[in-house]
Amino acid sequence: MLNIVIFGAPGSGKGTQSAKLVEKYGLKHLSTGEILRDEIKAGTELGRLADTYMSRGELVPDELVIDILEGLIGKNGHIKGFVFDGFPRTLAQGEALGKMLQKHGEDVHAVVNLEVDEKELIDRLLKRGEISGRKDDNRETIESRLKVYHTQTAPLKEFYRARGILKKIEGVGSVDEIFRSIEKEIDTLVK
Ligand code: B4P
Repeated sequence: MLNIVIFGAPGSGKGTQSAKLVEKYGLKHLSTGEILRDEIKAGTELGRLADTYMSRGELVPDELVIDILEGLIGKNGHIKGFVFDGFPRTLAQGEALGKMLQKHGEDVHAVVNLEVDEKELIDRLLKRGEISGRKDDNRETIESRLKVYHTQTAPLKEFYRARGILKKIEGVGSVDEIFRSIEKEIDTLVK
């Protein structure tokens, strides 16, 4: 299997580049943000709880997200691999992901780290907020999401760098240009 984590700050293009990875390498996309938004839309108990965190730009508690992922990884039989989008977001989630995959004799093979400067991140998310009306794409929540990213999520870079699988990608430019840099890294793994 080929298991890729797509990593970066809010607005770095994780969702956009995940779609391209899924298309090119035939992988299964698991976006915790999308899964949680679907739960909110469906009005489930999990969705109601997740909404209280997401609308403030905070992370949903680790146990909840880890449980969801564990269920989904277990359910997928013969697939080529996963693109994990927006997961892991804390060191505890990073450790849990490693263990979950190891149970199935698998591992994370690459962590694609999309680097985008803060001003560009804020511009992208404000623009999306205007178009899609996504509730957490307003200035106050974006600022809180970025703070959370720096304190809770960014330490995962060192976690994966130490394992030799962190791939730094310049995340500013056209979507296709950025994907070409990602492809270069992934193709060396596939060969
Ligand atoms: P997510 O849905 O993962 O949202 P995000 O990190 O804010 O990034 P998003 O996916 O929206 O943006 P992307 O980088 O694709 O999470 C939302 C919330 O759910 C979190 O804040 C948290 O509360 C909760 N949550 C999710 N996962 C969790 C977890 N594991 N643990 C705990 N809580 C969790 O950026 C895309 C934007 O940039 C788009 O508008 C796109 O059009 C634009 N864009 C992309 N590429 C571009 C380019 N090259 N140039 C210009 N614009 C570009």
